[in-house]
Amino acid sequence: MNSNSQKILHVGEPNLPDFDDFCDRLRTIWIAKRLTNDGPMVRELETRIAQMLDVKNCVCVANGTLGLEIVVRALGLVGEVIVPSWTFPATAHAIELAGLTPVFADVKGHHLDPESVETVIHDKTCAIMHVHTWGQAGAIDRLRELARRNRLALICDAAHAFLCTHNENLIGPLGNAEVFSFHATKFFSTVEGGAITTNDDALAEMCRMMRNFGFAGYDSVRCVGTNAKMSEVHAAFGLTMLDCINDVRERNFGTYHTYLEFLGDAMVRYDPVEQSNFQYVVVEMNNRDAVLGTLWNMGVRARKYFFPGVHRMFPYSIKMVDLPVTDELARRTLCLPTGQSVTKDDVAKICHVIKEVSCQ
Ligand code: T4K
Repeated sequence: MNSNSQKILHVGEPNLPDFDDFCDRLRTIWIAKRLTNDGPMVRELETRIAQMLDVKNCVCVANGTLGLEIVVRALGLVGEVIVPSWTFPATAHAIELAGLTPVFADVKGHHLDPESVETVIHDKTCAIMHVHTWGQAGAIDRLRELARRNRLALICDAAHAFLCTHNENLIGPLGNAEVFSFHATKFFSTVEGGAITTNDDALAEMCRMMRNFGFAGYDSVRCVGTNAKMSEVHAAFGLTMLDCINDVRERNFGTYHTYLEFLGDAMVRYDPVEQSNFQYVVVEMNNRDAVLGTLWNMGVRARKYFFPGVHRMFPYSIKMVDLPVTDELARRTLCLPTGQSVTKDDVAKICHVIKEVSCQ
């Protein structure tokens, strides 16, 4: 990693499946000439995911953001949705795009704090949108209870949480719906894509219609829908990824443990009782910006996810909200590279630099 032959390391470098296996599936698509619109590859992917996550319904979509927006619309929600600011802007944008108002609550650790949520519940509140940040479900049990008690919908942004568990069960049926992102930068990818999972059959049916212009069949439109369909090519990529997903997880697990050996307490730890995909290696440190600058100079594209917090981004920053824990996380948090091209040597060099800069 010197300046002459610099190896660039990314937080979001895609995990890739076997190329020949992918081409075999592409050939099948080519011969069948079925390219999109609820084709056999999408259906196979949905069936496999539903079985893996032990959830009744899986509806694949074009990306996670559209998945969130569709769920908000399909639930028929009106009013305000409580959401963390410590997330990717897509979480709040999906609410805004569906014509509702995101209301930010603070976090505890890296997840929605139920006590902060309670302070912003009032008569216009219709839902809580929780984020399983870094693949961890946080205080989801208390949020479920809070939602039940206040008759609110609970939607889970599970963009990071594919094949992660909560109470040793795979995340998928925790809220009214869970929405996964299968973007190229995620642990499991369909290049662009996502999925809505739910045990609510009626909700799944509505989401299915909404991803396809509201069609209930030829010539029959039952609701206002959009185009959020996953193509057969994307599903083929996903099916091929599923075949090697355990190898990707093992690799991530190894990388996470190498980082842990060097960085210990600075890291956000995965609960050893729960299963994780270990896609995100997250550290908190006071001199984050100095470390970031040094890492970028050596080709390590560490990222300040989710700086500066969505409440400080347009258009949400117009309303001043006080989220001290989120602000502190935004000042201290850094995501480090993981994935197939990050070697033990790379991790050692990255950690050496972090320690060196931290001591200055
Ligand atoms: N909710 C949450 C909590 C999320 O984190 C996200 C997305 C969503 C919802 C929305 O889901 P989708 O609608 O995307 O399905 C990246 C991803 O684009 C985004 O999907 C992800 N979260 C977020 C955490 O990270 P950017 O804007 O930082 O991506 P970008 O283009 O800077 O890529 C990250 C790094 O990965 C770069 O350093 C280069 C590398 N990379 C990226 C791509 C796309 C590659 O090496 N190859 C590639 O093909 O948001």
